[in-house]
Amino acid sequence: MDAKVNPNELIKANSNYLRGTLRESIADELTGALSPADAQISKFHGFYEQDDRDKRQDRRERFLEPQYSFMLRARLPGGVCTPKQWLVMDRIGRTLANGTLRLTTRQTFQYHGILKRDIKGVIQGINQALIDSIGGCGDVNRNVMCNPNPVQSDLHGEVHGWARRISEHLLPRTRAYHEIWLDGEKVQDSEESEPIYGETYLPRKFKTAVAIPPHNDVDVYANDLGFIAIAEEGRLTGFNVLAGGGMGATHGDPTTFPRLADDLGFVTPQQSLAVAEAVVATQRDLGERLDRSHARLKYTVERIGLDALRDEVERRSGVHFEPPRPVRFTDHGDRYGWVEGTDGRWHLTLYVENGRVRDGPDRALMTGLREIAAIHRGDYRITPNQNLILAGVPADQKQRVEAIVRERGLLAEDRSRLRLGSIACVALPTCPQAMAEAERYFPDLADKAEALSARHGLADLDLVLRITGCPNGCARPYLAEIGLVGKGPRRYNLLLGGDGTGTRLNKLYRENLAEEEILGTLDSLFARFAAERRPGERFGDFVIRAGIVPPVTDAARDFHG
Ligand code: SRM
Ligand code: SF4
Repeated sequence: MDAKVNPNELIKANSNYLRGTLRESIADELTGALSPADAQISKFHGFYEQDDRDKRQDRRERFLEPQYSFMLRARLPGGVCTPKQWLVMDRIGRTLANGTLRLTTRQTFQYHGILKRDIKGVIQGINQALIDSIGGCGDVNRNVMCNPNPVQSDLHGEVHGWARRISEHLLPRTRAYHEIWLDGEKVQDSEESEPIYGETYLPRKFKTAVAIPPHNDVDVYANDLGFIAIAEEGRLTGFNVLAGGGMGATHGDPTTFPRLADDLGFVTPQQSLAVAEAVVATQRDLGERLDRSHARLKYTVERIGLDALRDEVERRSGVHFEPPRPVRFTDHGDRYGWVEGTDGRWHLTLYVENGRVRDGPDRALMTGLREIAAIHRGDYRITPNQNLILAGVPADQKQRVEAIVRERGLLAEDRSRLRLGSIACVALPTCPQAMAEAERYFPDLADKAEALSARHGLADLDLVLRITGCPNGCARPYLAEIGLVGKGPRRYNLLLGGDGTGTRLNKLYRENLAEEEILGTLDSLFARFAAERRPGERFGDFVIRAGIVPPVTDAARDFHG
């Protein structure tokens, strides 16, 4: 192997197809942690080593090792699971994790607070429900997102089928997961290979999403690889394929930036797997392997150019792209409440604040969802905005489901549109990268922002507000009308100018603001918006028209200001 590669490359290469010494690390009772190399390899199996950051200082002072535990992320293409699976996920969350389930911005479940000795039990438990965590994290294709689109039931079914196929097609082939966690048979060395990934897998994580216009809930332009479903008379005819999107950036480093994916062209559904594989293989071979902060596909596209990427993908897949079909997105948020699908079944979208499923003082969310799972005959769909759809409720069951959600306080009716359009990443205390709070701070911030908007007569303001604890962008803040990105303890950068559909990046407006400064700035911006806005104009469009921020036209050049 080339000596000029990142140490992570050597860990992957020496891992014997992702086995490492995970077995030994897990069995080591002297520490709650894994060996440093296994802590990298574990990500490919879907779990991360973390420690409780609230307790770091105290434990350091008492000469104790950090309070280690693990976060595990399931693979759940398109966020769809059955009530039976929900019940299993719920039970494991209550018994082997921190008592909650976390619905993520990529439509899956995360557990936090799993102890080392329980990891195997968790993986075996979810496996009984036919759920795995392969590639939940790591330098491979991650959970494939798919618009949950409850209304066009048939089209959703068809497109979701392709999302599942793409996910299966891009799975690593190593048997390490089955061998270590599910006590599968040991594979002879000579029998193993990774036809798509090779033994060093990808240079970096890789993300794929499938959107069904007019809704862009999945934020398809934020993905390494995107598929936009093109339908005629309700039937899928193909996909516009996109490549090179991503959110992550580093404060103060203009060589890193969020980027919207570009159009490669149109393909038929049958061609989509070959094209997905060719994009992955191109990134495998041409992606940066020394500097991980420039190793995502978006930087490969910047370096080699979109035309070269398209040529390479056509050559490898044997598929010739047709010109992309026209598409129009109208939103990237969720639509709450009941809707009837084309098949006569009903779908209810519930608001789950920050995706955290737990029982609170006024809403018994976890209990209510468990009660529903016991009777529900449709499925559950996790949305890319961390919410939940009870999908496919037969008409004769609607009243019963409604009674439970009312009794448990789960309807979104009493929430402001500002709150319903917002998302926050996990951040503290589990995320090692967090520079500021997000999930724990959001409810308080939302209360204050709601009060401000009401003061300016904007109580029903339809707004996309997203907050993250650092610039990695896990809640896709760079696509929000108002983005808050953690800069340091209780300090955030304020970005403005997303378009409410996830097709425009926002722009840095003010740096390193404390809460009073954030609220003061929003106060004057809301005042101007209330006075000057045009009929139907969105806040994100207004700030650009009014010259408050210029539009970002070229992420690489414009983003950092
Ligand atoms: Fe993320 C790393 C949480 C979606 C960009 N993300 C992390 C880690 C694992 C922190 C770490 O490196 O150890 C966070 C774990 C926190 C915790 O305690 O749970 C974390 N990311 C999340 C989740 C749970 C946020 C949420 O509130 O829902 C989301 C899980 C998604 C999933 O189910 O797979 C999550 N992360 C995203 C997204 C949004 C998306 O994919 O649509 C992004 C931006 C899109 C992108 O990837 O460009 C995102 N996460 C990152 C990055 C920056 C990557 C980059 O290219 O720079 C990191 C850091 C890294 O990879 O080094 C990161
Ligand atoms: Fe952690 Fe940063 Fe992602 Fe938030 S955006 S979960 S703080 S890595």
